[in-house]
Amino acid sequence: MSEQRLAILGGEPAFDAPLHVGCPNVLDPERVVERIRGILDRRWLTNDGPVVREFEEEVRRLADVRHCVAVCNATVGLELVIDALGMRDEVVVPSFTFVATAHAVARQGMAPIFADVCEARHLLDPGSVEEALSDRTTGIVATHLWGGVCDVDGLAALARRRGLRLVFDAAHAFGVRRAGVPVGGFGDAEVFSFHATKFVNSFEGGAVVTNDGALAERLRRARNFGFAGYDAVEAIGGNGKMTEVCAAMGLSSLEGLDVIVGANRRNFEAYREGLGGIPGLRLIEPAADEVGNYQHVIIEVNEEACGIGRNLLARTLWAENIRVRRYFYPGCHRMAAYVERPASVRTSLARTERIASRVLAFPTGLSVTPESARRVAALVRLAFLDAQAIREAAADEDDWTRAHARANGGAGR
Ligand code: T4K
Repeated sequence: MSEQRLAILGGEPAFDAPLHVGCPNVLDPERVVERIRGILDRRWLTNDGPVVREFEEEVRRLADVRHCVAVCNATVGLELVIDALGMRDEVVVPSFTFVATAHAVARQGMAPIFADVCEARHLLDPGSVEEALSDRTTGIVATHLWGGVCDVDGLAALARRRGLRLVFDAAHAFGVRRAGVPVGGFGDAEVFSFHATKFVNSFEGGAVVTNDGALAERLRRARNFGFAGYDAVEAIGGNGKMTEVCAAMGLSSLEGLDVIVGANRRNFEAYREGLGGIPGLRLIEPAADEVGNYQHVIIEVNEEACGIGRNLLARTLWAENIRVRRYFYPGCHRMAAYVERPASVRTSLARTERIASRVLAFPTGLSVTPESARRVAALVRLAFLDAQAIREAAADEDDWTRAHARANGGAGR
């Protein structure tokens, strides 16, 4: 056993205040307030206002696409585009993704059919998609998980061959490039999230980007009750609009994009250095031809090699006030909302299940310094050295969720 005492073994927590995954990046509050004052002075608060338009133009430019339609959040963006593209009946999605990808399909009255991901970077496997297809399949929604770019060519070829629509859930991938091409123009459309927890945030918000002008027009109407002008309702629509205040936050956040990516990158490198060479532990890295946004620090823990598994490592770190997350456990197909729909699974999801039992997301962003990232990495190393003592200390209670809930003041999340 090592000299420093981990909190789970009775020592003091390493951090006084919690270190969160997804703590919002707020770079220049004064600039946000200044923009909000302008909005209040203009008395134009929502409904396609000038700040939203400026935000759309900036996102469009950065994603290098022809059209950007800002929406109130990415989930609604996915719902709108799935409907606007005429997807029906069955849509193939990865099981290993944030559940919003599947919900966006299900809430449009379609069946999400789950496909497996590849081991290397947890991205949708076109071979598995092919196995999940039926003659009722009308589309694919693939996630650029952790900001890694999907096999866009493989999926596009499959979609073309089978006459399917193809949308990318790019909630994690704003600002990412593959072979010099920014995420944004792949498939029929891509959907970004600017939720508070994303590296660029608009409090709540999202955007659908596309090179298809007719689709963009349908989306603009669909996000505003189907209005094509005063009194002219030409389609059934909902309310998916982004507010001016959200766009103000989004624009201010975009102004700090390089600073935020730089901070994320330094943290990532500190984690990489600190976690390097630990047998059984793998850090997910951008591919050689990708420029990442580094907003996710994701590790896989192989229990056999590490001595303790992912859940016990998570408990150990929570005791240190490091609020790592088990994103996206247990895989959508195992969630209560979908487990009752066995027809949604028609191909092996073995890789999803293995990965979902091993993955842990670490804190990064402006609230984390490389020094704290190094400290977190050192605690991970220590946890593996103290594996036996931790296993013994935790033997009386192996339910991570309960320990998690206690540390979270009973919130149980
Ligand atoms: N597709 C993918 C692949 C996604 O990851 C997401 C969203 C979507 C689609 C849908 O995008 P949106 O419709 O949201 O635009 C959070 C976010 O709510 C969600 O947006 C995000 N993915 C997902 C990965 O994370 P939870 O349930 O984990 O949130 P919560 O409340 O536990 O917060 C996450 C962490 O952030 C906590 O450690 C606390 C911290 N936090 C959070 C907020 C909101 C703060 O420190 N301050 C804050 O203001 O879902």
